[in-house]
Amino acid sequence: MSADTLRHDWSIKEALAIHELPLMSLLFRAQGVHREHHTHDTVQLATLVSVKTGGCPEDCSYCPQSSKYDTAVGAERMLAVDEVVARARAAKSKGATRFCMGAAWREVKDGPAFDRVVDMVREVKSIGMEACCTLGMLNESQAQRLKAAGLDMYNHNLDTSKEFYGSIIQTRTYDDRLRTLDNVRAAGIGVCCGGIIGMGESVKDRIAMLVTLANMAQHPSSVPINALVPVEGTPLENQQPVEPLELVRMIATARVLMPKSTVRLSAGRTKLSPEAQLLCFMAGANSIFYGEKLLTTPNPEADEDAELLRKAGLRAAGPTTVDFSLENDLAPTANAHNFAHGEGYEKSCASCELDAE
Ligand code: SAM
Ligand code: DTB
Ligand code: SF4
Repeated sequence: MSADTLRHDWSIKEALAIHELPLMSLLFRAQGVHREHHTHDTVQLATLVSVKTGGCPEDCSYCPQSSKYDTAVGAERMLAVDEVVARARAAKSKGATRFCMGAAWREVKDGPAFDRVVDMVREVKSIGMEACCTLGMLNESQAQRLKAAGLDMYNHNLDTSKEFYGSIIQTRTYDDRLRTLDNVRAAGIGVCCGGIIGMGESVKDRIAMLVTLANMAQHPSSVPINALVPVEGTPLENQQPVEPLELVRMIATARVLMPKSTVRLSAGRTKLSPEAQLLCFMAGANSIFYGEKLLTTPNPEADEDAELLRKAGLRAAGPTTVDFSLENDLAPTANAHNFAHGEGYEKSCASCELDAE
């Protein structure tokens, strides 16, 4: 299947039938699609940082950063550009290739705070990382400014189906979300768009969200699949955790519907066993958030993830990866080079050029 034969006409019924396949058949199908379109043994490592935490006026029922709920997360000052760049450098040295900056904003407002984010993007690009932002709603000219600063991707999730959306968020509409995605795409920035499972939605809602994404004129470049992290003080605090195999099915269905997209196993990994995470990779997930914190909630430690990937024979994607299979004190760049080509390969190469000075 080539890029122009990707399908954009999935019906709910068809997608549901894939989701409901016997598990082994679903995994087999998803793994087949995965191997046709991706390197089968690499996982993208993306590190998140919250550049502006808390105090958000939106009422997203899952979110600890909403000012409408009494959670442990309060409004904090915005980080300085230097602090963010230091975090990006640290992430890069641990093997992350993408750096994603989040702000607890309903929407971007032109002014000094947005100017600062634009500077952050420029600086993160200058150290050779992919830059991603998630800042809420965005108009066309703001998207163009971010693109001019070098932004690669913008994360803006649909979160769930159009039908269920109103039970989770009242302060903005599904169409508001879709409009921002249009502005992002029109500016030439990659779209990162997915959702959350475990909020009380039906399987049909999950599938409807995937079908909305898969029937877009262009599939999102990245599709994050989050399992709800229930946070005390939010309306969803008592939600039962999702069954790991439900997450596996959701990921496999996303993989089959959007063969070329990067599917990210996102929030909720601290509650998953290593084996459940490996099944998610088997189902076609090829990206994770990497680093001990998501925006405000915990994520597995980087060392733990390195160990998980090592045991599974998975490699970190991209030219700046560290070699998880070597316990040594080489500089990460040298490790990356070894990792890609094997020890003893000393020449420079196109894919490692960035770091093999
Ligand atoms: N304010 C911006 C927005 O809403 O687009 C950016 C940040 S927001 C925290 C990014 C995404 O994180 C949300 O769309 C949601 O999918 C995810 N998220 C937030 N809280 C979560 C939670 N408790 N569990 C799982 N995912 C969550
Ligand atoms: C996404 O889909 N998941 C990330 C990222 N995009 C920005 C955020 C997860 C947040 C989980 C709750 C928290 O840490 O506050
Ligand atoms: Fe605000 Fe984003 Fe949290 Fe919604 S998900 S409350 S918009 S930070």
